[in-house]
Amino acid sequence: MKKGLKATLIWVALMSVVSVAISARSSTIARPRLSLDHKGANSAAAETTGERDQRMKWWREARFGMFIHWGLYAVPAGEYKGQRSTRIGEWIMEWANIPRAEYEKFAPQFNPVKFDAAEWVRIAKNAGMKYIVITSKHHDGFAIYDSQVSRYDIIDATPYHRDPIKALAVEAKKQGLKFCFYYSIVDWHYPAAYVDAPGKDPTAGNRTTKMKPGGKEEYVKYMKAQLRELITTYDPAVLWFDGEWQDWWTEEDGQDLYKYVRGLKPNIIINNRVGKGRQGMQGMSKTDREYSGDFGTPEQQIPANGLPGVDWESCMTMNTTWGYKFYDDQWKSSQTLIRNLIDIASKGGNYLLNVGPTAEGLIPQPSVERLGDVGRWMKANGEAIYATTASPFSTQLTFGRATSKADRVFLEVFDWPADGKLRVPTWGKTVKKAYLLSDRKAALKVSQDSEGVTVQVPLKMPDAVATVIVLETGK
Ligand code: FHN
Repeated sequence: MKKGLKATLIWVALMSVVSVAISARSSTIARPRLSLDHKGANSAAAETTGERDQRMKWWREARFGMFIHWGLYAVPAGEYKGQRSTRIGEWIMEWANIPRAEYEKFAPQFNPVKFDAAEWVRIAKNAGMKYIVITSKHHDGFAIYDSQVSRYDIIDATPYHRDPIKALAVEAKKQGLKFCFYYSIVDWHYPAAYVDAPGKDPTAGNRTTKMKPGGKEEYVKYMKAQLRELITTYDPAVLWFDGEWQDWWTEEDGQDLYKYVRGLKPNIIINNRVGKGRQGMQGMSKTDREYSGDFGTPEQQIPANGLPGVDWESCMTMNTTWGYKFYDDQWKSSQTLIRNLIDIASKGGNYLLNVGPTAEGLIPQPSVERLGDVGRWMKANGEAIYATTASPFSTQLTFGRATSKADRVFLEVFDWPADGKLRVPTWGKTVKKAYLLSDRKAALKVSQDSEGVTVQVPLKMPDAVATVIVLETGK
């Protein structure tokens, strides 16, 4: 190829990379730092059921994870110019109609000097959680990790100048928890994105955004560059996408992004919010066609019934917000959280329970206390949750829930029989032995007929939140 032409082509390629990088951050501090190529897409070959089961195994057995919504929104903590938000804290840029340039002023105020990665992971581990999903970038577009693609990140835009995500990933590995990322597809900070809604500043936050001509293509490159650095730098086990409800985002985009991410890390797990399959807060994927994503994502709700063969994970707040709001004290009780976990496991799902740390880097004390309570129950009863499958009973048990393993069923009793006789409907198996999980040596008297099983239990309920009885059936 003639020398002149080669030089020209290299020049053109370089200019297109620089132009993308600059345009991506024109609204804030501009400095080109990384090329936005997206090789590695579409290399995720078709997967056999066996390979999928292998990839999903740890996740299915884990059952319980910590969701962490942490970002600049923890600075206003729900209040803006003296007005307290009635919405979830991480949507303050939308609720208060805060223009991009104005919202950026929270960055110099974000300095989490009290952040302690070991403590955060210890709190999750002690609660019985097996994985952590943290917001690498939420709708406001701020990268809480060291991004080479954007300077709207914790290293360049805040006085903290350190990478808490690196510390958290290292600590999670050290303490044996899987480390995972949440990543928002909608980005209120991306220059090509704008809001076209009455009374809204075009650069403020909003449920729906539009893209300037050519903006979407550039944004997809920008996203892929961020996802590449997230995956290659921090090795996440799950990518938890969100914000996919934008009109400019399609299922085809989701399929492409799914393959791109699996191409970068073949055994990664990706939720169904990468594409357009999700049916609102109910969270399961529609069935009118094949939709991208490995698991359904009910939000703030628990499906009425189990969904055999479907992987799903219910995400939930401990109060009424994901991101920290200093005045939100509507905390769920520890009993509610423990029974939610049991209910979800009895229907074959995972529970992703959220904490919203402060801008200083502390997990709110009410969350820590409740996670401590959940942890105490899980220490005694985790066997009835981890690596179990859904209840074998065709109808909901009146006295509680059930989870199962190949050779036994765990009854999680919420309502204790006053007469000491727990009546369990038949489910086709013969009970060989029954005992309290907390007192395996003391066999409980069992009688069985075609109607079901009657287990003689102590008159006093050992654990008022939920007492687990094991019914051994043999394989
Ligand atoms: O808008 C987000 C919200 O801020 C939060 O991240 C939740 C968590 O699942 N998801 C979206 C609302 O569906």
